[in-house]
Amino acid sequence: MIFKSKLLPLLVLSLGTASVGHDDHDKDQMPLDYVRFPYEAAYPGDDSVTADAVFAGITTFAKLPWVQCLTKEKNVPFDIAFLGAPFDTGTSYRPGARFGPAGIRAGSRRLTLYGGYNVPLEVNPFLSGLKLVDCGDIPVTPYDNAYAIQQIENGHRELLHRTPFSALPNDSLTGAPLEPISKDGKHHPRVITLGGDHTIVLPLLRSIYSAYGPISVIHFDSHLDTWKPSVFGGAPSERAAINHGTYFYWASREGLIANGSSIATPHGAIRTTLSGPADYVNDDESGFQRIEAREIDTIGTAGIIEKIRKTVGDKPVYLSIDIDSIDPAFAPATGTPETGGWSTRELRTILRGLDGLHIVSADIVEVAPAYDTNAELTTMAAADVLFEVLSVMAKTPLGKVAKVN
Ligand SMILES: [Mn+2]
Repeated sequence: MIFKSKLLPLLVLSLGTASVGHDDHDKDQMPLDYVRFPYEAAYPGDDSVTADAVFAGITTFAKLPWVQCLTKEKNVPFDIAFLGAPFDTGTSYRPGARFGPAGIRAGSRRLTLYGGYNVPLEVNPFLSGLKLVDCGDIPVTPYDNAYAIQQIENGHRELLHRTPFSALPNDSLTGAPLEPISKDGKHHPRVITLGGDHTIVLPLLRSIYSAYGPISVIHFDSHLDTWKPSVFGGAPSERAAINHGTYFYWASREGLIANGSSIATPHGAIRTTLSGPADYVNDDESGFQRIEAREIDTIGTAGIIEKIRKTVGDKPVYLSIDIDSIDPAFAPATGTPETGGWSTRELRTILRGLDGLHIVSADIVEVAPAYDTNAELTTMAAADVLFEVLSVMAKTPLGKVAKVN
Protein backbone atom coordinates (compact mmCIF):
# COMPACT_ATOMS: atom_id res chain seq x y z
CA MET A 1 0.00 0.00 0.00
CA ILE A 2 2.89 2.34 0.66
CA PHE A 3 3.94 1.73 -2.89
CA LYS A 4 0.53 2.77 -4.21
CA SER A 5 -0.05 5.90 -2.14
CA LYS A 6 3.35 7.40 -2.91
CA LEU A 7 3.56 6.60 -6.56
CA LEU A 8 0.04 7.20 -7.78
CA PRO A 9 0.07 11.00 -7.26
CA LEU A 10 3.29 11.17 -9.25
CA LEU A 11 1.68 9.22 -12.04
CA VAL A 12 -1.35 11.52 -11.95
CA LEU A 13 0.84 14.59 -12.23
CA SER A 14 2.73 13.20 -15.16
CA LEU A 15 -0.50 12.53 -17.00
CA GLY A 16 -1.48 16.15 -16.57
CA THR A 17 -4.83 15.42 -14.98
CA ALA A 18 -6.07 15.45 -11.43
CA SER A 19 -9.15 13.36 -11.92
CA VAL A 20 -7.92 9.81 -12.34
CA GLY A 21 -9.29 7.83 -9.44
CA HIS A 22 -9.05 10.75 -7.01
CA ASP A 23 -12.57 11.96 -6.38
CA ASP A 24 -11.90 12.62 -2.70
CA HIS A 25 -8.92 14.77 -3.48
CA ASP A 26 -10.89 16.76 -6.02
CA LYS A 27 -13.52 17.75 -3.49
CA ASP A 28 -10.85 19.29 -1.27
CA GLN A 29 -9.28 21.32 -4.03
CA MET A 30 -10.03 25.03 -3.50
CA PRO A 31 -10.29 27.24 -6.58
CA LEU A 32 -7.04 29.22 -6.64
CA ASP A 33 -8.50 31.98 -8.78
CA TYR A 34 -11.12 32.94 -6.23
CA VAL A 35 -10.20 36.48 -5.11
CA ARG A 36 -13.52 38.30 -5.04
CA PHE A 37 -13.59 39.38 -1.42
CA PRO A 38 -12.52 41.78 -0.11
CA TYR A 39 -10.68 42.83 -3.19
CA GLU A 40 -11.60 42.79 -6.81
CA ALA A 41 -8.79 43.68 -9.14
CA ALA A 42 -9.05 47.39 -9.79
CA TYR A 43 -6.76 47.43 -12.76
CA PRO A 44 -8.14 46.22 -16.08
CA GLY A 45 -6.27 43.18 -17.28
CA ASP A 46 -4.77 42.57 -13.88
CA ASP A 47 -7.36 40.09 -12.65
CA SER A 48 -5.64 36.85 -13.52
CA VAL A 49 -3.38 36.63 -10.48
CA THR A 50 -4.29 34.19 -7.78
CA ALA A 51 -3.56 35.73 -4.39
CA ASP A 52 -4.41 39.37 -4.78
CA ALA A 53 -6.10 40.39 -1.56
CA VAL A 54 -4.71 43.73 -0.41
CA PHE A 55 -2.85 42.09 2.46
CA ALA A 56 -1.33 39.38 0.26
CA GLY A 57 1.21 39.27 -2.48
CA ILE A 58 4.16 41.49 -3.31
CA THR A 59 3.89 45.12 -2.28
CA THR A 60 3.89 47.89 -4.86
CA PHE A 61 2.25 51.28 -4.45
CA ALA A 62 -1.50 50.60 -4.15
CA LYS A 63 -0.72 47.14 -5.54
CA LEU A 64 -0.23 48.66 -8.98
CA PRO A 65 1.59 46.55 -11.57
CA TRP A 66 5.36 46.65 -11.12
CA VAL A 67 7.10 47.69 -14.32
CA GLN A 68 10.90 47.73 -14.42
CA CYS A 69 10.79 51.06 -16.22
CA LEU A 70 14.48 51.88 -15.86
CA THR A 71 15.86 48.54 -16.98
CA LYS A 72 14.30 45.71 -18.93
CA GLU A 73 10.83 47.20 -19.50
CA LYS A 74 11.74 50.58 -20.97
CA ASN A 75 9.18 50.12 -23.72
CA VAL A 76 6.17 49.79 -21.43
CA PRO A 77 4.28 53.11 -21.60
CA PHE A 78 2.45 54.63 -18.64
CA ASP A 79 0.63 57.83 -17.69
CA ILE A 80 1.53 58.14 -14.01
CA ALA A 81 4.48 56.32 -12.49
CA PHE A 82 5.35 55.87 -8.83
CA LEU A 83 9.10 55.93 -8.45
CA GLY A 84 11.19 55.46 -5.31
CA ALA A 85 14.28 57.54 -4.52
CA PRO A 86 15.79 55.81 -1.47
CA PHE A 87 18.24 58.56 -0.49
CA ASP A 88 18.73 59.92 3.03
CA THR A 89 22.33 61.09 3.26
CA GLY A 90 21.26 64.73 3.12
CA THR A 91 19.47 64.66 6.49
CA SER A 92 20.43 66.85 9.45
CA TYR A 93 18.69 65.03 12.31
CA ARG A 94 17.17 61.56 12.06
CA PRO A 95 18.29 59.46 9.07
CA GLY A 96 16.12 56.64 7.72
CA ALA A 97 14.17 58.05 4.77
CA ARG A 98 15.99 55.62 2.49
CA PHE A 99 13.35 53.18 3.70
CA GLY A 100 10.60 55.64 2.78
CA PRO A 101 9.68 54.11 -0.58
CA ALA A 102 9.30 50.63 0.92
CA GLY A 103 7.37 52.03 3.89
CA ILE A 104 4.99 54.13 1.80
CA ARG A 105 4.27 51.14 -0.42
CA ALA A 106 3.42 49.09 2.68
CA GLY A 107 1.19 51.90 3.92
CA SER A 108 -0.57 52.03 0.53
CA ARG A 109 -1.69 48.42 0.34
CA ARG A 110 -5.17 49.25 1.53
CA LEU A 111 -5.88 52.01 -0.99
CA THR A 112 -7.90 49.78 -3.28
CA LEU A 113 -9.50 47.64 -0.59
CA TYR A 114 -12.95 48.83 -1.63
CA GLY A 115 -11.99 49.76 -5.18
CA GLY A 116 -10.39 53.19 -4.72
CA TYR A 117 -13.25 55.62 -5.42
CA ASN A 118 -12.53 59.08 -3.99
CA VAL A 119 -15.88 60.33 -2.69
CA PRO A 120 -15.23 64.08 -2.27
CA LEU A 121 -13.37 64.33 -5.60
CA GLU A 122 -15.85 62.00 -7.36
CA VAL A 123 -13.18 60.04 -9.20
CA ASN A 124 -11.59 56.62 -9.04
CA PRO A 125 -8.01 57.34 -10.11
CA PHE A 126 -7.41 53.61 -10.56
CA LEU A 127 -10.25 53.32 -13.08
CA SER A 128 -9.91 56.67 -14.83
CA GLY A 129 -8.42 55.11 -17.95
CA LEU A 130 -4.93 56.33 -17.15
CA LYS A 131 -2.26 53.68 -16.92
CA LEU A 132 -0.69 53.75 -13.47
CA VAL A 133 2.41 51.74 -12.67
CA ASP A 134 4.99 51.35 -9.93
CA CYS A 135 8.41 51.66 -11.53
CA GLY A 136 10.28 50.49 -8.43
CA ASP A 137 13.24 52.53 -7.18
CA ILE A 138 15.95 54.55 -8.86
CA PRO A 139 19.32 52.96 -8.11
CA VAL A 140 20.84 55.40 -5.61
CA THR A 141 24.26 55.03 -4.02
CA PRO A 142 24.40 55.66 -0.26
CA TYR A 143 28.14 56.45 -0.49
CA ASP A 144 28.39 59.59 -2.60
CA ASN A 145 25.77 62.34 -2.51
CA ALA A 146 26.87 64.08 -5.70
CA TYR A 147 26.70 60.80 -7.59
CA ALA A 148 23.35 59.90 -6.02
CA ILE A 149 21.84 63.26 -6.88
CA GLN A 150 22.85 62.74 -10.51
CA GLN A 151 21.35 59.24 -10.45
CA ILE A 152 18.06 60.64 -9.18
CA GLU A 153 17.94 63.32 -11.87
CA ASN A 154 18.74 60.83 -14.61
CA GLY A 155 16.23 58.26 -13.39
CA HIS A 156 13.42 60.81 -13.15
CA ARG A 157 14.28 62.51 -16.42
CA GLU A 158 14.28 59.24 -18.29
CA LEU A 159 10.72 58.50 -17.19
CA LEU A 160 9.53 62.08 -17.68
CA HIS A 161 10.54 62.01 -21.35
CA ARG A 162 8.80 58.75 -22.24
CA THR A 163 5.77 58.98 -24.49
CA PRO A 164 2.66 58.60 -22.30
CA PHE A 165 0.32 55.62 -22.66
CA SER A 166 -2.70 57.90 -23.22
CA ALA A 167 -2.92 60.76 -25.66
CA LEU A 168 -4.24 64.10 -24.38
CA PRO A 169 -8.05 63.98 -24.40
CA ASN A 170 -10.30 66.71 -25.71
CA ASP A 171 -11.41 69.48 -23.37
CA SER A 172 -14.30 68.20 -21.26
CA LEU A 173 -16.23 71.46 -21.56
CA THR A 174 -15.73 72.55 -25.16
CA GLY A 175 -14.67 69.33 -26.84
CA ALA A 176 -11.71 71.18 -28.35
CA PRO A 177 -8.45 69.29 -28.57
CA LEU A 178 -5.98 69.99 -25.77
CA GLU A 179 -2.36 70.83 -26.37
CA PRO A 180 0.50 70.17 -23.97
CA ILE A 181 1.32 72.72 -21.26
CA SER A 182 5.02 71.87 -21.25
CA LYS A 183 7.72 74.22 -22.43
CA ASP A 184 9.08 71.72 -24.94
CA GLY A 185 5.61 71.30 -26.46
CA LYS A 186 5.43 67.58 -25.76
CA HIS A 187 2.92 65.64 -23.73
CA HIS A 188 4.77 64.10 -20.77
CA PRO A 189 3.77 61.39 -18.34
CA ARG A 190 3.72 62.24 -14.62
CA VAL A 191 5.99 60.86 -11.97
CA ILE A 192 5.13 60.65 -8.28
CA THR A 193 8.40 60.21 -6.42
CA LEU A 194 8.56 58.42 -3.08
CA GLY A 195 11.44 59.87 -1.05
CA GLY A 196 13.96 59.88 0.26
CA ASP A 197 14.93 62.98 2.18
CA HIS A 198 14.04 66.37 0.78
CA THR A 199 17.41 66.83 -0.95
CA ILE A 200 15.99 64.76 -3.82
CA VAL A 201 13.86 67.69 -4.93
CA LEU A 202 16.89 69.48 -6.38
CA PRO A 203 17.56 66.74 -8.96
CA LEU A 204 13.80 66.27 -9.46
CA LEU A 205 13.37 69.97 -10.29
CA ARG A 206 16.36 69.81 -12.64
CA SER A 207 14.52 67.03 -14.45
CA ILE A 208 11.21 68.92 -14.42
CA TYR A 209 13.01 71.97 -15.86
CA SER A 210 14.04 69.91 -18.88
CA ALA A 211 10.38 69.61 -19.88
CA TYR A 212 8.60 72.56 -18.27
CA GLY A 213 11.23 75.26 -17.73
CA PRO A 214 10.99 77.25 -14.48
CA ILE A 215 8.07 75.82 -12.53
CA SER A 216 5.81 77.00 -9.71
CA VAL A 217 6.27 74.78 -6.71
CA ILE A 218 3.65 74.11 -4.08
CA HIS A 219 5.68 73.08 -1.07
CA PHE A 220 4.15 71.64 2.11
CA ASP A 221 6.68 71.52 4.90
CA SER A 222 7.20 72.61 8.48
CA HIS A 223 10.58 73.97 7.35
CA LEU A 224 11.68 76.56 4.83
CA ASP A 225 14.33 74.47 3.02
CA THR A 226 15.59 77.65 1.35
CA TRP A 227 18.38 78.11 3.89
CA LYS A 228 21.72 79.41 2.76
CA PRO A 229 24.33 76.66 2.98
CA SER A 230 26.38 78.87 5.30
CA VAL A 231 23.41 78.91 7.69
CA PHE A 232 22.24 75.31 7.31
CA GLY A 233 25.15 72.95 7.76
CA GLY A 234 27.91 75.53 7.48
CA ALA A 235 28.90 74.38 3.98
CA PRO A 236 32.31 72.87 4.83
CA SER A 237 32.42 71.42 1.30
CA GLU A 238 30.60 71.72 -2.00
CA ARG A 239 28.81 68.45 -1.38
CA ALA A 240 27.80 69.31 2.17
CA ALA A 241 26.29 72.55 0.89
CA ILE A 242 23.55 70.57 -0.87
CA ASN A 243 21.32 68.99 1.76
CA HIS A 244 17.69 68.70 2.82
CA GLY A 245 17.65 72.24 4.22
CA THR A 246 19.27 74.02 1.27
CA TYR A 247 18.01 72.36 -1.93
CA PHE A 248 15.45 75.12 -2.62
CA TYR A 249 18.19 77.74 -2.22
CA TRP A 250 20.08 75.99 -5.00
CA ALA A 251 16.97 75.36 -7.09
CA SER A 252 16.13 79.04 -6.92
CA ARG A 253 19.68 80.09 -7.84
CA GLU A 254 19.70 77.67 -10.76
CA GLY A 255 16.50 79.24 -12.07
CA LEU A 256 14.46 76.06 -11.70
CA ILE A 257 11.66 77.79 -9.78
CA ALA A 258 9.29 80.33 -11.29
CA ASN A 259 9.93 83.56 -9.42
CA GLY A 260 8.47 87.03 -9.58
CA SER A 261 5.28 88.78 -8.61
CA SER A 262 2.97 86.92 -10.96
CA ILE A 263 4.09 83.37 -10.28
CA ALA A 264 5.38 83.13 -6.77
CA THR A 265 5.52 79.84 -5.04
CA PRO A 266 3.87 79.06 -1.75
CA HIS A 267 5.15 77.04 1.13
CA GLY A 268 2.47 75.68 3.42
CA ALA A 269 2.60 74.43 7.01
CA ILE A 270 5.70 76.43 7.99
CA ARG A 271 6.40 76.45 11.73
CA THR A 272 10.11 75.86 12.22
CA THR A 273 12.29 77.97 14.47
CA LEU A 274 14.83 80.09 12.61
CA SER A 275 18.41 81.20 12.90
CA GLY A 276 16.76 84.63 12.93
CA PRO A 277 14.38 86.83 10.91
CA ALA A 278 17.01 86.95 8.15
CA ASP A 279 15.92 83.44 7.17
CA TYR A 280 12.59 84.87 6.02
CA VAL A 281 14.34 87.59 4.04
CA ASN A 282 16.37 84.88 2.34
CA ASP A 283 13.19 82.86 1.79
CA ASP A 284 11.54 85.85 0.11
CA GLU A 285 14.53 86.17 -2.18
CA SER A 286 14.11 82.53 -3.19
CA GLY A 287 10.68 83.43 -4.54
CA PHE A 288 8.49 81.76 -1.96
CA GLN A 289 5.37 82.98 -0.20
CA ARG A 290 4.81 81.48 3.18
CA ILE A 291 1.69 80.06 4.75
CA GLU A 292 2.31 79.40 8.43
CA ALA A 293 0.93 76.21 9.95
CA ARG A 294 -0.91 78.22 12.60
CA GLU A 295 -2.90 80.11 9.97
CA ILE A 296 -5.21 77.12 9.92
CA ASP A 297 -6.57 78.42 13.26
CA THR A 298 -7.60 81.72 11.74
CA ILE A 299 -8.34 81.24 8.03
CA GLY A 300 -8.99 77.48 8.04
CA THR A 301 -8.36 75.03 5.24
CA ALA A 302 -10.52 77.09 2.86
CA GLY A 303 -8.43 80.19 3.45
CA ILE A 304 -5.22 78.28 2.91
CA ILE A 305 -6.52 76.74 -0.31
CA GLU A 306 -7.51 80.19 -1.52
CA LYS A 307 -4.04 81.60 -0.79
CA ILE A 308 -2.34 78.76 -2.68
CA ARG A 309 -4.62 79.02 -5.70
CA LYS A 310 -4.25 82.78 -5.83
CA THR A 311 -0.48 82.44 -5.85
CA VAL A 312 -0.08 79.78 -8.52
CA GLY A 313 -3.02 80.75 -10.70
CA ASP A 314 -3.46 78.37 -13.62
CA LYS A 315 0.26 77.82 -14.16
CA PRO A 316 1.69 74.30 -14.22
CA VAL A 317 2.82 73.33 -10.73
CA TYR A 318 5.16 70.86 -9.15
CA LEU A 319 3.97 69.57 -5.78
CA SER A 320 6.44 68.65 -3.04
CA ILE A 321 5.07 67.30 0.23
CA ASP A 322 7.25 66.87 3.29
CA ILE A 323 5.43 64.44 5.58
CA ASP A 324 6.53 66.68 8.48
CA SER A 325 3.90 69.21 7.39
CA ILE A 326 1.57 66.85 9.26
CA ASP A 327 1.78 66.99 13.06
CA PRO A 328 3.96 64.26 14.63
CA ALA A 329 0.84 63.09 16.49
CA PHE A 330 -0.35 61.77 13.12
CA ALA A 331 2.97 61.28 11.33
CA PRO A 332 5.79 60.71 13.83
CA ALA A 333 8.13 58.84 11.49
CA THR A 334 10.06 61.66 9.95
CA GLY A 335 13.54 63.19 9.94
CA THR A 336 12.92 66.48 11.72
CA PRO A 337 9.50 66.44 13.40
CA GLU A 338 7.91 69.74 14.49
CA THR A 339 4.90 69.88 16.80
CA GLY A 340 2.01 72.21 16.07
CA GLY A 341 1.35 70.90 12.58
CA TRP A 342 -1.71 70.08 10.55
CA SER A 343 -3.72 66.93 11.01
CA THR A 344 -3.74 64.31 8.27
CA ARG A 345 -7.35 65.30 7.59
CA GLU A 346 -6.44 68.97 7.17
CA LEU A 347 -3.61 68.28 4.74
CA ARG A 348 -5.84 65.94 2.72
CA THR A 349 -8.55 68.60 2.56
CA ILE A 350 -6.04 71.20 1.39
CA LEU A 351 -4.72 68.83 -1.29
CA ARG A 352 -8.23 68.18 -2.57
CA GLY A 353 -8.52 71.95 -2.78
CA LEU A 354 -5.93 71.81 -5.58
CA ASP A 355 -8.55 70.13 -7.80
CA GLY A 356 -8.24 71.49 -11.32
CA LEU A 357 -4.61 72.59 -11.06
CA HIS A 358 -2.11 71.21 -13.54
CA ILE A 359 0.14 69.20 -11.22
CA VAL A 360 2.88 68.05 -13.57
CA SER A 361 4.57 65.74 -11.06
CA ALA A 362 4.84 65.36 -7.30
CA ASP A 363 6.75 63.83 -4.46
CA ILE A 364 6.38 62.93 -0.83
CA VAL A 365 9.55 62.97 1.24
CA GLU A 366 11.07 62.52 4.69
CA VAL A 367 9.10 59.40 5.58
CA ALA A 368 11.46 57.45 7.86
CA PRO A 369 9.51 54.31 8.79
CA ALA A 370 11.84 53.24 11.62
CA TYR A 371 10.29 55.93 13.85
CA ASP A 372 6.71 54.94 13.05
CA THR A 373 4.21 53.29 15.35
CA ASN A 374 3.28 49.65 14.90
CA ALA A 375 0.01 50.92 13.44
CA GLU A 376 1.92 52.36 10.44
CA LEU A 377 0.47 55.83 11.06
CA THR A 378 3.02 57.73 9.02
CA THR A 379 3.30 55.46 6.02
CA MET A 380 -0.49 55.24 5.85
CA ALA A 381 -0.76 59.02 6.04
CA ALA A 382 1.81 59.33 3.24
CA ALA A 383 -0.05 56.87 1.04
CA ASP A 384 -3.43 58.52 1.68
CA VAL A 385 -1.98 61.95 0.94
CA LEU A 386 -0.75 60.58 -2.40
CA PHE A 387 -4.21 59.13 -3.05
CA GLU A 388 -5.55 62.70 -3.00
CA VAL A 389 -2.73 63.87 -5.29
CA LEU A 390 -3.38 60.98 -7.66
CA SER A 391 -7.09 61.79 -7.72
CA VAL A 392 -6.44 65.45 -8.55
CA MET A 393 -4.04 64.38 -11.31
CA ALA A 394 -6.52 61.88 -12.74
CA LYS A 395 -9.19 64.57 -13.06
CA THR A 396 -7.10 67.17 -14.86
CA PRO A 397 -5.10 66.27 -17.97
CA LEU A 398 -1.88 68.20 -18.58
CA GLY A 399 -3.33 70.14 -21.48
CA LYS A 400 -4.87 73.47 -22.36
CA VAL A 401 -7.18 74.56 -25.11
CA ALA A 402 -5.24 76.08 -27.97
CA LYS A 403 -5.58 79.83 -28.29
CA VAL A 404 -7.49 80.89 -31.38
CA ASN A 405 -5.60 83.50 -33.38
MN1 LIG B 1 11.56 69.52 3.91
